[in-house]
Amino acid sequence: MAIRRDTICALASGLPPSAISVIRVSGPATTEIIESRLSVSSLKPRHASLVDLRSGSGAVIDSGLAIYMPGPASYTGEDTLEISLHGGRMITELALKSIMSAGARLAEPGEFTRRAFEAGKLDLTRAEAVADLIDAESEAQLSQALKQMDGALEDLYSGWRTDLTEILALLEASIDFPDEDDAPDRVDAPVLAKLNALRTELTDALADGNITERIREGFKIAILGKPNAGKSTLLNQLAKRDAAIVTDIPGTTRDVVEVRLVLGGFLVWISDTAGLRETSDLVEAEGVRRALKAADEADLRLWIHDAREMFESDRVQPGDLVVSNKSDLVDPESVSRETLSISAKAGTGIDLIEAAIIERLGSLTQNVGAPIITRARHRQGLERALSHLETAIDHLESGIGAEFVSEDVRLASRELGTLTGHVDPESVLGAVFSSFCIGK
Ligand SMILES: Nc1nc2c(ncn2[C@@H]2O[C@H](COP(=O)(O)OP(=O)(O)O)[C@@H](O)[C@H]2O)c(=O)[nH]1
Ligand SMILES: [Mg+2]
Repeated sequence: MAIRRDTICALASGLPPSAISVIRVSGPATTEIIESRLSVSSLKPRHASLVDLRSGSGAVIDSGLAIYMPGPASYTGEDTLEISLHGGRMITELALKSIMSAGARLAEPGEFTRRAFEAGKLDLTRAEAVADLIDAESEAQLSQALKQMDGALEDLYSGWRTDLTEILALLEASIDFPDEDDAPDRVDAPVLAKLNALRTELTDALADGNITERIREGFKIAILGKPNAGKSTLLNQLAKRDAAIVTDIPGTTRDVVEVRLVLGGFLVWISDTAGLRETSDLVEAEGVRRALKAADEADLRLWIHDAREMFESDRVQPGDLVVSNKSDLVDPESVSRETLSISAKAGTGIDLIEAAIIERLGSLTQNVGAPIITRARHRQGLERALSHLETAIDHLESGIGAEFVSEDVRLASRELGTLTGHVDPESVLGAVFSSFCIGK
């Protein structure tokens, strides 16, 4: 891998003004920067020292705590410096300017972690976990990111790759030492058994119902029902703000309005939709089309109806919640105990809905153990690997020759290697690291 000769710096803490600004420096010029910009000529490795940071002309910008971590025992594997200053806008700006004029440039998003990856400190799935740890808004996201950081995905993907390498070894042996009569039989059966076992594992992994991806990206919940049932009022209650327009004119909501919430430790996207009815209004008809699309894509649907009317819909799926609204307008005795009865307008029963949603998400995720697939990138890579495996099995069964089977196995292994970044990293690095924040 190319050796980098430049030195990067960035603000690693939140935007100033804040209590403290942490500035990070990594690269070969780190020791020069310490000598030329700090009030000490050198720093004891991995010790906090109180120092002044100076500008190029020698003026003191601020004093703060500096920690020097020489490579390779640092996050990036390079010489690094972290300095904590007072978190003022001017201090932070002048500090970065001073460090840049001493030989560093501003880091790109995720560049520190990218260097860590390039130094072999972490594989790509762990690097992604770093971004997920920072972005986590719910407990479920955080716990998943921690498992991924701990190597859950890397171990799994690398384990599958090791299996493929063993299969390749068997195949290569049969190519290198062909024994006219019995070699194919001798090798085919164990290879086929291993390929089939791996196919089952990958197929099972891909049939996870996208749950771990949903934990990371948020579960989709759609509020559906006839016009005027109170869908927008319910969304506003759940969001605790006026996210959607509420009027007594049927057909007010036309586009899908989404709000992001954390419920019971899960990140969820709740969408309010246009009321479902036949309409000749072109805009409303498009709204209804979008509502049905949201219904199809959702992990959970909330069907809202006016308690004074009967509810019926042939679109309800198992596990959906049926909510009877406007309970303030009906005799409490007449409400069935089976349905969730609320008054969105008065705000009664909202806690019941939240509890029902949380229970449903809990049951969707109850069998989730270690994460297997947390991003579309993983799913696509595993799908491609599986398709090469299937071709390998076909080729083996049709007796086409070990060379062809080997090539399919090699392609499958390559896909798994791309997921961890052990193969062909350049093609995926840009996409993975560009979503990071600067300073990480
Ligand atoms: N009495 C009563 N009126 C409600 C309730 N929820 C909503 N409404 C009213 O019903 C009308 C339609 O509400 P809205 O949320 O826009 O319904 P949507 O078309 O399903 O989005 C508005 O006038 C609301 O104030 C409720 O629980 N009780
Ligand atoms: Mg509405």
